[in-house]
Amino acid sequence: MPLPNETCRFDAALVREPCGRAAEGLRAVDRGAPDLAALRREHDAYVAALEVAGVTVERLPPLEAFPDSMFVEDPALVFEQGAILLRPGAASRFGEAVELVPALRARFATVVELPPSGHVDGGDVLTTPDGVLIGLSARTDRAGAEALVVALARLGRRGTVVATPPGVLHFKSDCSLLDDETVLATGRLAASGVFKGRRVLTVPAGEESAANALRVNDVVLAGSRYPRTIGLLEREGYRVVKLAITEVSKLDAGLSCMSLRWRRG
Ligand code: CIR
Repeated sequence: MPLPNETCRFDAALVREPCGRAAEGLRAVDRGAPDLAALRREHDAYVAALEVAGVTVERLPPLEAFPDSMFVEDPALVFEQGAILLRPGAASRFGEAVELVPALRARFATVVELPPSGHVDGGDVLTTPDGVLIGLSARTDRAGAEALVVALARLGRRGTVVATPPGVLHFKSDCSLLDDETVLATGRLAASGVFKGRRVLTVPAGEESAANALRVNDVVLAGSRYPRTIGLLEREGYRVVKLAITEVSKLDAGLSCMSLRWRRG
């Protein structure tokens, strides 16, 4: 019997096409530049998986000035009640937010902007049924996180500032919501106690990057390179859609960051 899932019900999403300079995106560890054609194929397969899951996906045009702009989740947050324009913490990505304004204004009656201090990346923000967790990280500082708490309140949502494990790029690099009761997390993040009171599935050691999965309606999108995590999810009764993320991973990215998803209501 599947557990309830209202939080990850979506019927609309925005993605941004990878630009011609996508292979120049930020990389904390250089595992080689991604192959652009293969990166585009991974992105296309991701969009197709969202559509099969029941989401209408709109593709924004590529932004050549911003190599990382295909990771559209970092410069904004979207909800049924409105959107929040974020302040990405990497200098090369800061300008991605303003590029999103027309697309957000065309789709949301309310677009909240943050005050001009501090930084916060969408990759540090996990929406759960009873609140929004904001992880402090190298990209999200306290001023940005606290400003986001105020902005969330304007949309009727409660934000809580938490910690991201040291050395982890984004809070959601280490976790994802699987349903209204369950998170998938790395052992190091689960050990921090941040998910106390919640059902936690821990990804097997060595597959930490698999924690950034993406629940969309009745399926969980997961990286095909993580067989033990896929096995765990399937044993727990989740319907898993396996996606190639070899090139995306070279850019320190995963599945959640390639779309902004919401329910039009
Ligand atoms: C960056 O370092 O900003 C990009 N290369 C990857 C961002 C991935 N975003 C995410 O995990 N939320």
